[in-house]
Amino acid sequence: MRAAFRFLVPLLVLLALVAYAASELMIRQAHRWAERDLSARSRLVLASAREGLSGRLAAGDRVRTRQILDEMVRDERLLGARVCGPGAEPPLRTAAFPPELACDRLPLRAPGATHDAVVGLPGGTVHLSVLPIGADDGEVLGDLVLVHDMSYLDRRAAETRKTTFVAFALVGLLAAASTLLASRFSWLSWTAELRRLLAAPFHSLGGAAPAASRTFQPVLADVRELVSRLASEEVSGGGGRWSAERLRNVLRTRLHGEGVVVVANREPYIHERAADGSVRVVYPASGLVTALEPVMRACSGTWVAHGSGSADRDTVDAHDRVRVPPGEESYALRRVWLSEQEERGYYYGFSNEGLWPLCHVAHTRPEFRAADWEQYRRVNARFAAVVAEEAPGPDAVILVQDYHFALLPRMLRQRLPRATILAFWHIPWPNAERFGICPWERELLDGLLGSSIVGFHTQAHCNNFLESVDRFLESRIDRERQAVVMGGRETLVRPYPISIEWPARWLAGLPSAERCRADYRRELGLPADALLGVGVDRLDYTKGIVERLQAVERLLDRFPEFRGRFFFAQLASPSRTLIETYRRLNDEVERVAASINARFGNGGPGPILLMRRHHEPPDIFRAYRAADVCYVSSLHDGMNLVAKEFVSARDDLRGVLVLSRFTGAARELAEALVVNPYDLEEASSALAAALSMAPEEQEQRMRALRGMVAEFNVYRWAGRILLDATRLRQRERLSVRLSDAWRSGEPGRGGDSGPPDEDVHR
Ligand code: ADQ
Repeated sequence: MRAAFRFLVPLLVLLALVAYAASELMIRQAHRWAERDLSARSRLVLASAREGLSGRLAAGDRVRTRQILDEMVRDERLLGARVCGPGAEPPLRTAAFPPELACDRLPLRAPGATHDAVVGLPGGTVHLSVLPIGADDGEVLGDLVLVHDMSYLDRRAAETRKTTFVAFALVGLLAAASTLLASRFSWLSWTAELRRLLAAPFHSLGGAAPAASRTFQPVLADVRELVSRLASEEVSGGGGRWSAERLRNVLRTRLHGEGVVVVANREPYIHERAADGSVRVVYPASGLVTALEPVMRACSGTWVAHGSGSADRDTVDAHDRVRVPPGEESYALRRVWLSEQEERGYYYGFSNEGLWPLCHVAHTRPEFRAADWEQYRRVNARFAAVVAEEAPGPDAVILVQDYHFALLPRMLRQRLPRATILAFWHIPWPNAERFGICPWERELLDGLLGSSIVGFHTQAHCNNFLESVDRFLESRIDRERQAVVMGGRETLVRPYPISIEWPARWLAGLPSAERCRADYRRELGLPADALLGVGVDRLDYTKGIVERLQAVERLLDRFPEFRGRFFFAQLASPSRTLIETYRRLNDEVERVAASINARFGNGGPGPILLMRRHHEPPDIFRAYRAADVCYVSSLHDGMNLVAKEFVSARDDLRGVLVLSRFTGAARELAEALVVNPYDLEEASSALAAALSMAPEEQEQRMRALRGMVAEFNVYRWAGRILLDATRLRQRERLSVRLSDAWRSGEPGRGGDSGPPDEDVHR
């Protein structure tokens, strides 16, 4: 409507201008005609009266001359007549002759010539004709001046203007009304067609989609994509924030209650035998477990993992299964036993000395050994057999986790052609050039492409993966859909930034943040008003622990006011200790911490509190709640869940997160102080800023961070993957139906003739 008005206003202005120009043209033309007409009339009047007039003038008969003039002006248009010249002295004139037109004020002219003019007088416009009166012998006796009234022309001009404007106004109104009606009508028909077309994705499963008009074809794909993206966020069972309940609803309504199978190297619960012979349950220090475990509790199903605990074998049933979590059993843990040789080759060797450094830009050289590769393949195959056993049916949904199982999707596809296989890569994917360092690059890519969807934390990792596929495999890459088509099968490549459960269950039993703050300082032997920083990691070179400690040292160097007041608690869980690089890192962290403590200890324990052991989650959450600042300094990290855990622990809205920009988390947590961990000046400045930040600013930042993590929690992560998977399944099933119909010669059943898109058929 507004657009219609935007069009109408200039149209009306244009019409008014045209009306004005047209009326002026008409008036001018009417004037010209009238002048010509009056000049001719004047000559006619003189011609008919010349004889009498010249005779009387020559005879000096003023009375008769005046009578002739009075007779002339009986014509209604002739306003007056007068004679000027030597024969009529003093001048003769009729009664109504305008006194302004005295003989001596007449326009100049050549003697004996006629002259016409239009003159404006106070009583109105008049037409003036000055005509010489000649005697029979050719002598000029004087001039006859005839004045015609032209005011009727002014009246006519006003009428012409009025009529033209009214006519154009009517035309304008008519045009406006028909434009509005036409735009209204086309709007209604556009929206009707758009509605019809938008409905297509939902009922097109049952029949052919309606044909889109040419006008709509370019936008339709965009609109459909938007609608389906929104639809993917909205699931039956409720919108709003994602929760365990909402995720369960997705499974119930979209996957018809089918449990999922998760395959990961690490198990969520490890049974360890203590020195006194008792068995205790350990929660591993693993981002993957932190994220996936709440999802499994919501979804149920089976988690297949390496049984690595010393009491694991003693706690499983005859099928190597145990129900977990202990005390609130909701899903099955299926353990796979690995020989020492397998573990060394597959886990320590190929996965953690090869792929881990290959995928992280942390300046550790990847080691690739053929013997490790052999074990990697072997263990992947062993897991494939176990997963196939655990799959609830041929259409199972299987979530393959991480770089330990790059070959598994293809192996599973061979065993379960109809399964929905979702591979998630928890660490970065390097660029193609770097990836090419791996001698088995083709096998790894091909293995992953057995999946229905391959997921990464960020779009950049997806792009790197597609670039690697492009470089090393014969395949077609559909950039628009972000999919790889190989051997007639399609794999979607999508970013799914992982997260944590919200609210964190570990908060439930903890005291208030204030209490944690006081208790924690007391337990560490620190003054009650000490400033405390915290770092929580597996002891891994990608986490930048050495750089973190050096940033603390730089802080104390540059800002002496923090000496003796600021302490940094580093909770570090020993990790992959069989690998030489990790052992060296352990030594280096110890050495750097000792050197800083020696410099700034002042005879006391020093500012670095290095706690190198495995911590139970409630302990870690207490540290988060007690800290003034949490510093995550990874040199490269797929996501980093410590940053998100810290945010989730701070329901008091206090504490500052200093976060490496080389983490996936930095893309989401913009209100953290984001730093380059290699730049010790920048990092130490950020630590100083964090320790001096006003409580109001802390609150503002923390509120925004908490909103972000709460909204983008791990249930949303899992929900989005599963919803994408269900849509893919629907598409595949439809594709199979159409394919069957086409092969059995019933093209009409599936819509158009011709085979369905083979690419999506699995
Ligand atoms: P990780 O490298 O394991 O994960 P991260 O995401 O930081 O890293 O998670 C670490 C987890 O271990 C956290 O839940 C933390 O609480 C816990 N943890 C750390 N130190 C501990 C300690 N001393 N004792 C006990 N627990 C400890 C990989 C990728 C990450 C990605 C995750 C999830 O490297 O980039 O975020 O997977 O995809």
